[in-house]
Formats: sequence, structure tokens, C-alpha cells
Amino acid sequence: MTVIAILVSDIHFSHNPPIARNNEPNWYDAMMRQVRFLKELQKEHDNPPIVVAGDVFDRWNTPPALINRVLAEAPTFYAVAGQHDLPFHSLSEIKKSAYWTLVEAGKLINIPHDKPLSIELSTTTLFLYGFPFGFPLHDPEHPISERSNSVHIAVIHDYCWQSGFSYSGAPTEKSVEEHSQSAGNYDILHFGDNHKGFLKRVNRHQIIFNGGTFYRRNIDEVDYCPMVGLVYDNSDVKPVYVPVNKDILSIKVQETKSEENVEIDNFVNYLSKISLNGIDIEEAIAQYMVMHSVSDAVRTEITGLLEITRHG
Ligand SMILES: [Mn+2]
Repeated sequence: MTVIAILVSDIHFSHNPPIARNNEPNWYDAMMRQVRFLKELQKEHDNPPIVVAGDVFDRWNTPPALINRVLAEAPTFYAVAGQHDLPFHSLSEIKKSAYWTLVEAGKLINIPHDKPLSIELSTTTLFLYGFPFGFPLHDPEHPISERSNSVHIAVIHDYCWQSGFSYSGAPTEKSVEEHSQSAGNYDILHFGDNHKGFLKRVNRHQIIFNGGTFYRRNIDEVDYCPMVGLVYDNSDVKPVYVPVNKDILSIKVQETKSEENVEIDNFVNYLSKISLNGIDIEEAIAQYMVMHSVSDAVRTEITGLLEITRHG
């Protein structure tokens, strides 16, 4: 059997580390460890396409520093946009996004939502059907009649509910069964959005692969092992667990603020509240220093600054 695709969900490349990953010496390097794993996995299986079911970036306006790192180190991949990739969750704004920078650079091939994208592979033809955030899943317009030598995957960014793999209060009407009923024609439904990954077989011939988060971002994921899915040419899917033994997961210890920081915070807060119309700023500051017990160091600093502005 030949591997014809690697399925990945919810990468959420982010400039800042999530709080639980705050003690990583270098968050970009930590992210790139798993990118390297993905590249090696791809090479091992003779370079099948990598397919991402949305939320490539954590924010649509990711800074160039991270975009450049992704451009330099990530393999080329296929994807649909998740809500995190889109300005104001709006697909019509997609061309303003970091996601689209990758498209323009040829790093990311956007799977269209109006027609399937076909990829000729040595043993089969792979068809990808795009359902980015906000586009409800449905069966293909032209029924898939000839099943031999082709594998059909719907790539969807929408919540897929499954008992035991959902947060409490998650929309249960978007269950595996509901999704499968509205799109029973595809061989595989590849979901993004629900960060708890699972793989489920329904109706004998269809596989639901909800990849889950690619990185461990929360402290409650301490026992979670991220996975990707290997798709075989008989349309079977097998999970591969991502090595995370080098991850540093920790609860951020809130640093106690030094007394001076608290004073400055209070002062800035005070200044932001007073209306400067008709009030002499110097007078307002002097009043503040009388009313509050401002330390000598801060008083000297402020008086010094006022002196400078006066002689401007
Ligand atoms: Mn997500």
C-alpha cells in the first residue's frame, strides 16, 4: 500500500508562545521541531501531499518574522482557511492574510470550494474538496461514480462533535453522524477546528479524521499526543503520533509586581482618566503626587521630566 496524503489539522503557527509554552527557550524553534518531523515523514513516504484542514496561523495578521520562518522551513502544502486565518472570520478578506502570503509565495495551495482539485499520483488520483470556515459541508455536485483508482477527501474547517473528544457545551448537532449524513459520498472527511483529535469509521466505507491540534498549547493537553493521518491508496487512514518529548509545558507563574511598577501603573491609569481639557497637566501631576504616596525616586523622575518639557 502506498501513502497518498498526510492529513494535518489546526497548526496555529503563532508569534507568541501560548501561556503553557512560555518556558520554551525559543518558541519558533519549538514549532519548527514538529515541522521538521512532518518533512521527514513526508520524505519517508515518497513525498505525498500534505493537506491541512484550516487554522494554519493563529492570527490572520501574523508578523513577517514568523511568515518568513514558515516560508523557509515548512514543506509545500494544501489547505483550506480556518477562522483564525481570516480577517474578521471573513473569507472575502482572505487576500489580506498571512495565509494568502503563503499562497502568493507558492508555499500553500489553497483548495478551492467551488470545484475539486485533483492530484495525479503514481497509483491513484487524489481529489480534494475544499470547505473553508463558514462553508457548510455537502456532497459533491457530480456524484462520485467511478471509485476505482481515485480517493476523494473533503477538507473541512468546521466543528465535528464526538463524545469524549469535545469540550463541554460544544455544539452536538455537528456530530460525526450529522456530518457524515450530509456528505456520505466522500471516502474521507478531514476536519479541522475541534482540537481533540480522533479517527472514526462510519458506514463501512467512510472515515472521519479529526486531526486535532498540531501543537500542545494548553496545560490541559499535558497528556495529549498530537497526531497526523496517513492516507493509503485504498482510502484507509492511519494515525501517526507526533513526537513531543522535547516540549516544555508549564503553568506560567505570575511574577509579583515590584512596588514601583504598581505605582507607575496607578499613575498611568490616573492620567488616562483625567480630561486634559482646561486642566494644566503639571497641576494634575502635582496633585496626584500630593494625594498618593509617591516614592522619592518616582517623584524625582517625574519632576525631572516636567522640567525638560517646560524648557522644551
Ligand atoms: Mn483551531
